[in-house]
Amino acid sequence: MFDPFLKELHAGIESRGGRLATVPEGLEQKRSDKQNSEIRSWLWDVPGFRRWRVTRLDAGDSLQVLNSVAYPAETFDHPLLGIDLLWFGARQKLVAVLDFQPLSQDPSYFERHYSGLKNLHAQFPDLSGEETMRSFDPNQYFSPWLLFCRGGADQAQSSLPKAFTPFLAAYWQLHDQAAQAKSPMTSEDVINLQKAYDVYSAERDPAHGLFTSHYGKEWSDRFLHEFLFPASQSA
Ligand code: BLA
Repeated sequence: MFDPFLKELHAGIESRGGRLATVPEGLEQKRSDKQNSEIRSWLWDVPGFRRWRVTRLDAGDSLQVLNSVAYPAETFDHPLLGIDLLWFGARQKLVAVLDFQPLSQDPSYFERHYSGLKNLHAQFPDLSGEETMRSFDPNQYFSPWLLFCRGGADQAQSSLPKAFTPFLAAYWQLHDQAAQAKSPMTSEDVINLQKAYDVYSAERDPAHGLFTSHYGKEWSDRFLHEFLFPASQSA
């Protein structure tokens, strides 16, 4: 379902000089025979970024997932790229979340970094519903202009493909702009806020139960703390 997006994301990363890095052993790929599903992950070293991870889960008609987070280098205070796309084929249900995940909720931070996402939010009302968050706090590490949709085949097949390319383009543009300007946050602040994102996300991530049911508790705990949110390990 999301393979064209995965391809596009990886092509964009490669065109920016991204190189594959090593995923901790045993976490690169895992199959569940019981659930007939496979999860596969990639880690990228990308100039201007501290860490960029990508995960694809293929459980056929029951579930398809594309998930990715990009952590900018500590010299940049701009938002993380956050992508979480889920397609429950049997129920024809889409959960799509695309955001520039802010390190601060300060109006001046939004002023600096969100003109691109604001435009997309206005351009794709179909993906910009006022969905309620059940596990996350919308005022922590999410922006007011996130694209967040609980929808169906229409959104999955028409709106999302139209929005995905400009969404990535807007993020690269944001990154390029940030590279021209001096970051008002110190590197230490940026690192601490990115680490707090990991700790917070590891606590709230609604995917843990899903991973456990597919791949067992031991593997899922490792995947969560060593790959998805590595700074949550020391917490
Ligand atoms: C929701 N994300 C979910 C849900 C699942 C996942 C199972 C609940 C579905 C539902 O609400 O109906 C799945 N999350 C995953 C998977 C991974 C993961 C498979 O981390 C890892 C491979 N989630 C993110 C990122 C964002 C994000 C980067 O991982 C930001 C764009 C957002 N996911 C997000 C939000 C929800 C969600 C906002 C709704 C949660 C809520 O209601 O509070």
